Amino acid sequence: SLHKSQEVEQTYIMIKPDGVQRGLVGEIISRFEKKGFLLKGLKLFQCSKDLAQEHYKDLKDKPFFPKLTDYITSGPVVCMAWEGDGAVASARKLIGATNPLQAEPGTIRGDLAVQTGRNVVHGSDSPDNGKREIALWFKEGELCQWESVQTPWLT
Ligand code: 3AN
Repeated sequence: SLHKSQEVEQTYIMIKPDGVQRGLVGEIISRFEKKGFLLKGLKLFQCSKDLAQEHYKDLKDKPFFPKLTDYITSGPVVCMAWEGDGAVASARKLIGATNPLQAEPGTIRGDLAVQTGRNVVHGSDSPDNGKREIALWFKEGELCQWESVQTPWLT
């Protein structure tokens, strides 16, 4: 039911333009899929500067903010909503440290990236931000309510 699904934690994961340009979309999606989270939303999307600025509003006073919003708007991104208990923190572990040179091998950034300003993927940093970001990047009809038949084996 709607009530139940609202209580399950969701995280907003986004493959950034470098990940799309480098042909890493399948590789990155696969890691979340194999982990066992449930995909509730997925689209390829070219975002506006306004949306990028809103998404990263907590960083608006950082010196790299203009470069960051230029980067995010430089080409299509892949927007995803993934659901599961503990999905936010676990996705951050799968993604790895912000600086890919410090990210552990086995993480997405540790395996696939070298630059902080080109770190291939975004993941929400809290359940509240997960909700906020999913609402920001997806329209209501773009999210699917469904349950995987695998779920009983994973939870
Ligand atoms: P994370 O993406 O690991 O949550 P945040 O939220 O601190 O890291 O930063 C958001 C994004 O801003 C990063 N993914 C990265 O693209 C960019 N960024 C963060 N720190 C820097 C930096 N020192 N120089 C350039 N870009 C940065």
